[in-house]
Amino acid sequence: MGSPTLCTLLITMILLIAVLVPTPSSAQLVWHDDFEDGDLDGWTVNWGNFTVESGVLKLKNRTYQGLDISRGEISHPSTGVAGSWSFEIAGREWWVDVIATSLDGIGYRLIKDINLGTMFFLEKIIDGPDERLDMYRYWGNDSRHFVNITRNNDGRFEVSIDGVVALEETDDSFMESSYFIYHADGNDSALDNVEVVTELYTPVEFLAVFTTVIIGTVVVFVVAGWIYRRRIVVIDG
Ligand SMILES: [Ca+2]
Repeated sequence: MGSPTLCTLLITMILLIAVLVPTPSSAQLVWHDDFEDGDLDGWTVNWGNFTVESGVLKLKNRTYQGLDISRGEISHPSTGVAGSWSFEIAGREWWVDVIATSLDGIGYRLIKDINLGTMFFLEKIIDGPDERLDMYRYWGNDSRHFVNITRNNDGRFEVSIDGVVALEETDDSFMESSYFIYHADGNDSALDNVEVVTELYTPVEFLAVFTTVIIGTVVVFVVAGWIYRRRIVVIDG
């Protein structure tokens, strides 16, 4: 085999690899808060009393005639709809609206409920009865959890609780977001290390990838055709 043909084959292989290997989508930090600065900058208390203690967002305890009536809700602007939402959370019961189009929580909600044992629910909050997308029974005793939620461009959710994939569902009803809302219930409620990352193809990036694939494919066919013709010439010669 002559060296020009070898060169052509190598170029073809490199082009094929370039075409076949998917271009990674871009990950971008939308916002995060580890509360180590000791303040609630960026957050809006919807109701209740929140404070930052030792680098952790906490719900202020309230009791009435010996009963724990600690409740509160706090929100942060949040625009991501595909990517990941992670946070550490503690408390008897809570919900977090990770994608909310309004302060009423219209969007997607992760709920911890202890009415019938400890359950986690992924729900779609709409103007009407809420729609349960998936549920998970938690058998452990910890009241503190590490939550990681991912959602892809098609709306596929994957919710990990303490590293275990607990809830999965696909829903693309909401593809825009304005808020992240934390609703706390109970005197041990706390939130820390909130991080929201978007990971998706923007239209421009998608167009660039699409164009690269098309050009790559055309080049491969042209090169393959050239090799084929050259072989015929060699055989004929
Ligand atoms: Ca912290």
